[in-house]
Amino acid sequence: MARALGPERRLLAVYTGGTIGMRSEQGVLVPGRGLAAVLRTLPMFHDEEHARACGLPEDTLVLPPASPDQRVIYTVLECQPLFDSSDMTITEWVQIAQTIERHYEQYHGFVVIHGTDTMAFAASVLSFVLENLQKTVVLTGAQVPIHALWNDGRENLLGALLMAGQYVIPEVCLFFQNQLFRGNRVTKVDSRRFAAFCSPNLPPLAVVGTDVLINRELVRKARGKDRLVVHSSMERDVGLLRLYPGIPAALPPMKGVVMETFGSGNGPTQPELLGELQAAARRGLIILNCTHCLQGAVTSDYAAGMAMAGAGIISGFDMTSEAALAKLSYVLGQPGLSLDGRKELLARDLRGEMTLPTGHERRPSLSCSTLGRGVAQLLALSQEADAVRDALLPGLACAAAHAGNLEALQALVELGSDLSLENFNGQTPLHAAARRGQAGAVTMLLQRGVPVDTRDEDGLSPLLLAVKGRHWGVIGLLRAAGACLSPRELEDAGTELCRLAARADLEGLRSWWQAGADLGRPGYDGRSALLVAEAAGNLEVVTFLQHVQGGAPEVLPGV
Ligand code: ASN
Repeated sequence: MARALGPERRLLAVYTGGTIGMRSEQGVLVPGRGLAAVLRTLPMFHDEEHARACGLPEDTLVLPPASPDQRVIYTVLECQPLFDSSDMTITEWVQIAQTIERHYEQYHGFVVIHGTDTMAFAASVLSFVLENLQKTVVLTGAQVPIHALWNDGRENLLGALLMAGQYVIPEVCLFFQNQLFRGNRVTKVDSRRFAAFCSPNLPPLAVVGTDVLINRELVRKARGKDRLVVHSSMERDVGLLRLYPGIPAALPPMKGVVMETFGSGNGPTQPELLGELQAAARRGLIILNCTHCLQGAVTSDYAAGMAMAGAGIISGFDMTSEAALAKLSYVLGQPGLSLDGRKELLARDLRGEMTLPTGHERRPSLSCSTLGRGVAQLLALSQEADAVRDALLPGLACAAAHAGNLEALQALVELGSDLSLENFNGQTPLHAAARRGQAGAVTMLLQRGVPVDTRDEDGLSPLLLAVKGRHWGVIGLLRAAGACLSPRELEDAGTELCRLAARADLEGLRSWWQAGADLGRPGYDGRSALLVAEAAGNLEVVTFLQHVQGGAPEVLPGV
């Protein structure tokens, strides 16, 4: 966390709706357009003289100077349509994340103006969807519209703009009533009072009074220079079930459920219910245990709580239900993970959403493979020795990618590994995965935005390694991500193609063709693969080469 420097801090304020901009129509509040126009008329939100002097466009406002040498300039992006947040879903929240991603380089920070009813869900979802945040994202809204004389909107919005403009807090936060909270720790507790939110199990990240008090040790640190990753593949088939005395033994047919249990994670020990829970867990339903108490955590103090754990339910410790639902949706939406891998991820603190009990702060157990255990042990050993850890991470990441071990790769990411770093011979995890044809690992790495065309010490790209290994699926993935064989890699391709043609190695030829190579390239003696195949009488190869040289499509049908 740092005080932001520089004479100009540019923010994007995404206005999604909510009471803050609402108008009364036939006696009820409905979302109102034109928030920027309202703000333009309020001197606390806009310094017209300065804006004119700078030639700012219509949708861009500038705050009066909060400090003599810095201005916060913000552009209001009004969504279409605007929502009462009761109507918002994961779809809209992923769209907000994508908007942030699109404008990520242009702005120093982001404010999301949102209705309060589902703001805690929104903040939780955004915290999981946006990975590797290096910039501040602050959600805010109001209990009373901003144009009403007595309202909380002005103070909240101004506070959110100042926090996002003046500080670098690389998290999704929520600002309300002079407090900046971690977004995935809040819950709405009052529908009328201005103090609508509380963060029951984590103190605020900052409190605004005469001074701005920042709780520095709580603010999460940005991880290296990793690129922002937006996880849009959130699972929608998740739900929330609140236990009540006498609940029948039936569970909703979903992929994941957050169960709000009694007290410190307890539930009825009635055999039918426990049996149903066990059967559901065996079917692959993931259940996350959160207490329905406002404060406190799921513990193993009671037999009634242990029965829940015994039935295969995962402890959500002190997570809010909002955060638990978002986390479940995120974890279930991650492609290619095993059930154990998902459970591992759920048990880990991923975005500061839960406090693990002391002694439980764990490196991942990764117990499912020898490599996984090795990763966990080495990382635990080197916890105090950052230099050792940094030296080990690229090699471990390559080993995990080579083995197609997505859980280990995910664990390395959570532990701060940059998956685009090279190992001792210049190979990246993408090289390792491509070489072994690990399509799952390649997909994951590409989704994380690793560069696709890096060359190792010998000048080889992941694409060439996949060609040599004849991994058509991986070749397709790499090509779709923009990979190309370099002129250097193609230099000796002609001779290699002739060799393959002489041996009637159709699979090898197809690999080169799928990677975009021109199969008509001559070999060292000037002959093409087609001539070699004809001379050798390899008819199948001749037919194939004649077909593809008639105009080589990018993707081979059926591959
Ligand atoms: N119903 C409103 C909303 O969530 C409540 C508010 O913003 N205070 O959009």
